[in-house]
Amino acid sequence: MSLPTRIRESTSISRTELLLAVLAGASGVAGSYAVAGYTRQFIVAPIDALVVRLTPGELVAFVIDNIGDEGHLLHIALSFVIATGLLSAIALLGLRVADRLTEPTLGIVLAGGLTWGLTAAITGDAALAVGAAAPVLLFTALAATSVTRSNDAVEHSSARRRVVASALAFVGVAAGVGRLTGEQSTATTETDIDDAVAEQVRQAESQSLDISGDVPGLVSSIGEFYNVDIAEFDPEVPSEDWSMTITGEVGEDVTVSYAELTDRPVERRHVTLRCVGEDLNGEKLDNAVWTGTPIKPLLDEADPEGECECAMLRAEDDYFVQFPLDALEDAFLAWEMNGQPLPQSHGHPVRVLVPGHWGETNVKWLSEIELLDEEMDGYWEQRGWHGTGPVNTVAKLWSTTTLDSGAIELAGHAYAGTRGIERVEVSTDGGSTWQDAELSEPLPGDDVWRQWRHEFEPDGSHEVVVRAVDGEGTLQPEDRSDSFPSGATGWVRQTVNMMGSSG
Ligand SMILES: Nc1nc2c(c(=O)[nH]1)N[C@H]1C(S)=C(S)[C@@H](COP(=O)(O)O)O[C@H]1N2
Ligand SMILES: [Mo]
Repeated sequence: MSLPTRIRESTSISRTELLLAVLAGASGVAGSYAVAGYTRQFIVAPIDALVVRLTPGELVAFVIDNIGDEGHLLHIALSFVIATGLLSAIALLGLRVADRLTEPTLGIVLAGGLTWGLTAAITGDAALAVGAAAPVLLFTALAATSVTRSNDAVEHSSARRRVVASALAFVGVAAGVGRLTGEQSTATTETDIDDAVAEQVRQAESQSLDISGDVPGLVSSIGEFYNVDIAEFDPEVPSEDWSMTITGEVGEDVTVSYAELTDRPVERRHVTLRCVGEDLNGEKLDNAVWTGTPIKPLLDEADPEGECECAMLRAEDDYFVQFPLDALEDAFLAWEMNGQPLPQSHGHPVRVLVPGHWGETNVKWLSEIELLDEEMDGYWEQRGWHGTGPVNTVAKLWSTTTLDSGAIELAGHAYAGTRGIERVEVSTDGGSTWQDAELSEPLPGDDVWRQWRHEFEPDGSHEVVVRAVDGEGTLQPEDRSDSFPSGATGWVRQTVNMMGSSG
C-alpha cells in the first residue's frame, strides 16, 4: 500500500519547467482575452490601469514628447509582460507542488485556482476569470503529468488521463460560461439616428468644400474621430447604472441618473475637439454633432459656493481635471455622438463638452463634479501640462494634391475654439506674400472648425505657409513651440513642388 501522496525529493527548477510555466502563463492571458476581449475584464486591463497610475509624470511627458502615440504601446506591452509574468509564476508554483507530490492534482488545482482567484480579484469578474484559469490549469496539467517522473508508469498514465479529462471538462464549462457572459456584454442596442441630427449632418456635408485631396469633411465619422485616453481600457458603464453627482462646496448635492438627464431639455450641437498634446499639424482635431443638455441649470440647482470658483471633474477611469466654473457656463453633457449613443471610447454613457477649451477638459465617463475652495491640479496638470484653457488658433495643412490641370491644391481645417475662424491665409513663397484661402461656410455653433482650400500654379519648388486669423481678428502667432506644455504654436510650413510635398 502506498500513501496517496508521497513527498518527492526536491529538485531544482529545470529549463523545461520554466518554459512550460511561461507558456501556461501566456495561455492564461490569451484565454482571458478570448472570453473578455479588449475590455476591463481582460486581465491586462487592471494591470494597465495600475501602470498608468504609477508611471511618474516626467516619464509620461518624456514619452509623449519623444515617442508620441507609440508610448501607449510601451505601456500596454509592459502590462502584458506583467500579466504573463504573474500567471507564469502561479503555473510554476503549481508545477513545483505537482513535482514534489506523486499525485499532481493538488499542484494543478492550485495553479488553476490561484489564477482564477487573482484574475477575479483584479478584474472583478469571477465568471470571465475562468477564461484565464482554464488554460493555465490545462497547461499545468499537461506539463505536470509529462514532466513529473514517476517510478510507476501505470499509475502515472492513469493519473495523467484523469487530470487531462478533468481539465478538458473544465475548459468546456469555462468556454460555455465565457461565451454566455461574452454575448451578454457585447449585445448593444442600435438606435436610429434622430432626424434633427441627420439633418445637421446633411447640412454640414453640403457645406464641406469640394476637395480633391484626402481631407475629412466637416463632420468626422465616429470611426475616424480621434481618441485620447489615459488608460488602454475604457470603462464600461451601462446607462442604467450611471449617475453623476455635483458635490463639494455646494448648497446642496445634486445627483442625476441617466434617465433624469436625458429627460432634460435636449440640444444638438456641433462641437470641435482638439488635444493639447497633438503636433502642430497633427490630426487630433475633429468635429461631431453631439446630443445633450446644458450643464448650467444643474449647477445652479447645486448652488456653488466654493472660494476658487473652480471645479474638479472626475470620471470612471479615475481621470480628473480641474478648471474654472466659468468654463462650465456654456458646457454641455452629451450622451449621443452623430446621432448614435456615445461610443464607449468617447465616454459612454455621458461626457462633458466644454466650448473652446482643450480636449482634456471634455471629461468622458463623467461621474462627479466637485466644487472646490482651492485650486488643485488635474491628471495632466500633475504631469506638467497646461491644457485646461482655451485652445490655440491653428490652420492645418492636411493635403497637397496635384490636380489634372497641373495646379496644386492645398487644403485642411482651421480652428480657434469659441473665437471662431475669420480667415485662412496661404503663402507659396515662404511668407513674403499672402492670399486668402477659400473657406467653408461656418457651421452653426460657437465652437466649430472650418475647412479651407487654396489652388495655385506651381513653378518649381515652393515653401508653403498657412496661418489663420481668428474671429477676433487676431493672427495665429508665428513663433513655434512644442505641444508640451501648453499646446503647439506656430505656422504650418511645407515644401511643395510638382512632384509632391515634403517636410
Ligand atoms: N475620463 C476621461 N476623459 C477624458 C480623457 C481621459 O483619458 N479620460 N482624455 C481627455 C483628452 S486628453 C482628450 S484630448 C479628450 C479626447 O476625447 P475623444 O477621445 O473623445 O476624442 O478627452 C478628454 N477626456
Ligand atoms: Mo488631450
